[in-house]
Amino acid sequence: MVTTKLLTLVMVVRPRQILLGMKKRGFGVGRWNGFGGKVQPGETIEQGAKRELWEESSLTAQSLEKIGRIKFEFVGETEIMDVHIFRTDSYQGEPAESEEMRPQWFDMDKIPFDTMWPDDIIWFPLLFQKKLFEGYFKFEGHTTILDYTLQEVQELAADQAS
Ligand code: 6U4
Repeated sequence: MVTTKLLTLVMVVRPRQILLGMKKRGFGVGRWNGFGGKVQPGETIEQGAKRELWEESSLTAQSLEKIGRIKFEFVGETEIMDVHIFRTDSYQGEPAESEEMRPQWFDMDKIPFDTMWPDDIIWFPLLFQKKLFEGYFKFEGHTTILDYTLQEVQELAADQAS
């Protein structure tokens, strides 16, 4: 049976720079990525995103803009990762290292795509152009994309698991 796991991913931006964290453990270890994780029972997706941002980077965000949603399938696994992606440029605090992430600002033209999930280089242009998007990526292992779809959309569905 195929099950779906709800996850969040928050991209923190400031003029010409983006904040990424080096994942120190768990899924995606050794890669730079946005901040996020599993949505917990009883919280909305946006609440989960803010909580993970705080836990992993020490930043608080008043508001997050919903910018994308990507589903990831890994060949041989029955769980689909349903990742809800947010962007914010209004946050409080200074990024600080946590047990899970080591944050660092990167210039927009020096994003370390070689040390990131391979799908990122495909959808980051939409993030930078402030386009809304929906996608699906089928992975073999954690480095090979077998198939994908990615489209710009006019709006994203409301905060729900469907
Ligand atoms: P814990 O709670 O520590 O067991 P962990 O296994 O470390 O969780 P978690 O919760 O940090 O995983 O969630 C994985 C994070 O990686 C989420 O923010 C979603 C993100 N992610 C997963 N696949 C991705 C992909 N292909 N591209 C990408 N981000 C991805 O950019």
